[in-house]
Amino acid sequence: MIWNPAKESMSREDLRELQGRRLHKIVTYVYHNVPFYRNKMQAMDVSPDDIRTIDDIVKLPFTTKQDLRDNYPFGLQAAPQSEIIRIHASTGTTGHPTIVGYTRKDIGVWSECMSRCLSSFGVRKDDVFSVAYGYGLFTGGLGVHYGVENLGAAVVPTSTGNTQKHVRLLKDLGITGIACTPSFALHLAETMEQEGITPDELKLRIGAFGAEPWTENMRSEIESRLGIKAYNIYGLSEIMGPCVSYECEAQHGSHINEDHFYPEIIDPTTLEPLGPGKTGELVFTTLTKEGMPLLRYRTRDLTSIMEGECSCGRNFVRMAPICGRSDDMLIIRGINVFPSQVESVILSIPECAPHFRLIVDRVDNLDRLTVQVEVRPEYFDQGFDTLAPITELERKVASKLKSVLSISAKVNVKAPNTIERVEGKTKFVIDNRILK
Ligand code: DLL
Repeated sequence: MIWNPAKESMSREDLRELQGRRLHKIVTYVYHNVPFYRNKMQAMDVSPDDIRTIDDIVKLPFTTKQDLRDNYPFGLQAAPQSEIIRIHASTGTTGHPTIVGYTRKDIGVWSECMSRCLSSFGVRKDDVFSVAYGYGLFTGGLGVHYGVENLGAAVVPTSTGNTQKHVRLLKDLGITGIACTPSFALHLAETMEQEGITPDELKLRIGAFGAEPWTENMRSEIESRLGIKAYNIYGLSEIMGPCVSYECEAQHGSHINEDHFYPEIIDPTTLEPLGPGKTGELVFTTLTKEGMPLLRYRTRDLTSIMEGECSCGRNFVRMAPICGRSDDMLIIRGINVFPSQVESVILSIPECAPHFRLIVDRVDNLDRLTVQVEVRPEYFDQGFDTLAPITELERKVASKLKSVLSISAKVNVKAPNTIERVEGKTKFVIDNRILK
């Protein structure tokens, strides 16, 4: 069902007109409230009056994750602190996380856009819906939660962890819908099989999966093992959280909530716009956000925009599945991890040499991160060739990594000169996960 036909099915012409008006308004708003944007626009000799139609967007500056970092924590916030009612955070490349503040209106827009996604997946008021994304600073848990409540279905805030308890809740509460990462869905299926529970004993029929890349093969496996229909949901904290785009029953690309988030595809090297069907970096401008509006935010996600009619009746353009990143970010158990964060932890520990390697595996459908790091020769010579100090150092590195990355990593401390050096740049990451 289309949640908001007046918007989701509005004509392309009316939509472009609405986008143009909203763009002018948001540019005027940030120009007067965010010195970062005013300075950038003045340097480019662009004023809000130069932005009249949506096509004028190319005159505006880009925003990067580095800009958010440089303006940590609240430098890009446009609304006064008294108007902010929620703050989320996402992983930064090193050191600082990215902070995103939302006004009451922003939370309303988020819930509306989330309800559009859920309604598109077939969620109705009489559904019982489990939210198995993490609750907390991550936008997955609370973002989907508010959308389910706004739609009027019953939300079960299961959050992450304790898979066996989750399986029991699925059965006992007659849960009909679930939102989680696609890899967790497979892990859930495995746990069900181990517990001897078959899909026909459950009422589960809909899954809303995202926060990490997944494939058509994973979709068919999840659908057959859980006995459900599996839909893609995409989003990112800087722009809002889950709800930026969503699949419909046609499952041919994800419709972008274009009345709120304007998409562009650019060549990540030349920054030139690319036309429909061309793969490049996805860029978003928030058209209505009050807390932290962003102009032309470079997501680093690689995809293409699909134009043309969709059989579902929505007129919002669709984006193809994310096929990669234009930076080195990894997504491990749904959490964004940058090798540079690991590096900063390692450099902060005197016993560790700056030679390390990240190894990512998928075991029982759950991601596992191993960090190998060399001990410095001077410490090694002082008795690091015995087990106790190594175990102690591994514990120390693991605990620091956990506090910085928000996920657990297995740490292997190695003797000096044992991690392979590669000519020029060290190969930091070995990703053994095969997304079939
Ligand atoms: O992952 C928001 C979210 C939560 C989306 C729950 C969907 C469901 P961040 O932690 O800021 O926000 O991470 C955003 O995750 O730039 C993509 O690289 C990746 N990502 C999110 N959804 C998908 C998806 C949330 N459906 C980053 N497919 C994004 C592929 C995804 N990658």
